[in-house]
Amino acid sequence: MPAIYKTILNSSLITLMSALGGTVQADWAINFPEPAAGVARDIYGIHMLTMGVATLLLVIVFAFVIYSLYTHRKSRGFEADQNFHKTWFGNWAWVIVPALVLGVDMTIANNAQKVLEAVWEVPKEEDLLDVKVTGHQWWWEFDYLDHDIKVESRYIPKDKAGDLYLRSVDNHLVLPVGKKIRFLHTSADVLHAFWVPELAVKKDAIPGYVTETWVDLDREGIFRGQCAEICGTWHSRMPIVVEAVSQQRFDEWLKEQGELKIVAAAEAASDKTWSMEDLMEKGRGLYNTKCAACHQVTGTGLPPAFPPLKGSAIATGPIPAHMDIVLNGKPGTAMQPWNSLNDLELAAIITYERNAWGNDTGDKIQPADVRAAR
Ligand code: HEC
Ligand SMILES: [Cu+2]
Repeated sequence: MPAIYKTILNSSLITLMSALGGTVQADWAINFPEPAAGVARDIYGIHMLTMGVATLLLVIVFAFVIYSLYTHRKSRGFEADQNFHKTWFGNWAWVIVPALVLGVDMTIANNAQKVLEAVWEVPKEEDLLDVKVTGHQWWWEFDYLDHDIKVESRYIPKDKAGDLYLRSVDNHLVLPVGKKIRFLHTSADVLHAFWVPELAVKKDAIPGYVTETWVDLDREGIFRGQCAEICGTWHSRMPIVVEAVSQQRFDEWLKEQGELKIVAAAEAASDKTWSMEDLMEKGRGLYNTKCAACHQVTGTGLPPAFPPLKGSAIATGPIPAHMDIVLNGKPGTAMQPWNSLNDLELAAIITYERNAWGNDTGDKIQPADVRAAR
C-alpha cells in the first residue's frame, strides 16, 4: 500500500480511537506512553489539555455545521438569511467567539509557559544526582560523576535480543526513583540525541558542548528510548534503556559496581599468567559486546566499512601492530582507541582475535604484554 494511504488510514484510526475513549487508547498504545517523571507528567498534562480542547471544538463546530446543512437545506425551501448581521448576536458574534478562543489559547499558553520553565530550569539543589551522558558512534556512556562509576551501554545483537532487538542494551542506565537527577549531555564524535519518551527528555548531544536536562523519576520500571539524531550508519543501534529502581536498590547497585571495579582492577593488575582457555573465554564475551557491532560475531566484518578480522593481515600478523590499532585506534575512522579497557580485557580480546575463526596463530597475550605496549 502506498505510504500516503497508510498515513491517511493511520490518522483516521487515531481519530476513531480517540473518539472511543481512554482504555482503547492504552491498549492500542496510540497516546504517549505513561510518564515516569514529574516533569514528564506536566508535559503530558499539557498534551491532554490541548487535545481535549481541540476535540471539544471539533465536535461543536462539526455538529453545528452538519446540523445546519442538513436541517436548513435548500430542497426544504430554506433561503440564506440576509439579515443575520442586523441582529444583536450577528453583530457581536465575531467579537465574542474569537475572544473565547483567545481565552482558551491563553490558558494553554500560560500552562505551557509554566511547564517549560520547570523543564528548562535545572533545580539548584545540593543533592542532585549528576549523570554525564556521552554519545559515541554507536553506544552510550553514562558517568555517575559523584560515584566514580562509568557504564558503557551497547545494543544487543539480533540473535540474543529477540523481540527486543534495537530496544535492549547490555548495561542499563540505572537511576533512583524519588531523587532529582541532572543529565549533562555531550558527544565524543558527532551529533547524537538522548531521548526517552517516558522521561520526556530529548536533548542533542553536541561535541565540545555540555548541556543540561533533569528528571524526577516517580515510578519504577524499564523505559526504552533511542538516539534521536541521525549519527551515521549505526544510528539505529544505540538504544537507551533506563532502569528506574528504588533508592535502596540504587545504593546496592552502586556498591556492586564499585566492587566489580575493584575486583576487575585487582585481576588486571596482578601478574598472573592466564591460560589460553581463560583468555579465549573472556575475550569472546568482550569481543561480542564491544567489537562485534562492527567486526561481527563471525569476524567477517561488513566490508568495505568494517574490515574482517578473520584472516586479516593485522590480526594474524605481528603482534605489536595488532596491539597498536586496538590500543590507539585509527584516527579518522570508526576504529576508536580502546585504551580505556584494562590490561586483562585487552589481552583477552587480542588473544581471542588472533585465535578465533580459524586465525589459529596460537599467540597468547598476557596483561603484562599490554601494559608494556601502552
Ligand atoms: C564502530 C565500529 C568498530 C568497532 C566497535 C571496532 N572496530 Fe575495529 N575497526 C573498525 C574500522 C572502521 C577499522 C578499519 C580502520 C582502517 O581504516 O584501517 C577497524 C580495524 C580494526 C583492526 C585492523 C583490521 C585490519 O585488518 O585492518 C583490528 C585488529 C580491530 N579493528 C580490532 C578491534 C577490536 C579489538 C575492537 C573491540 C575492542 C574493535 N576493533 C571495535 C571499526 C570498529
Ligand atoms: Cu547517535
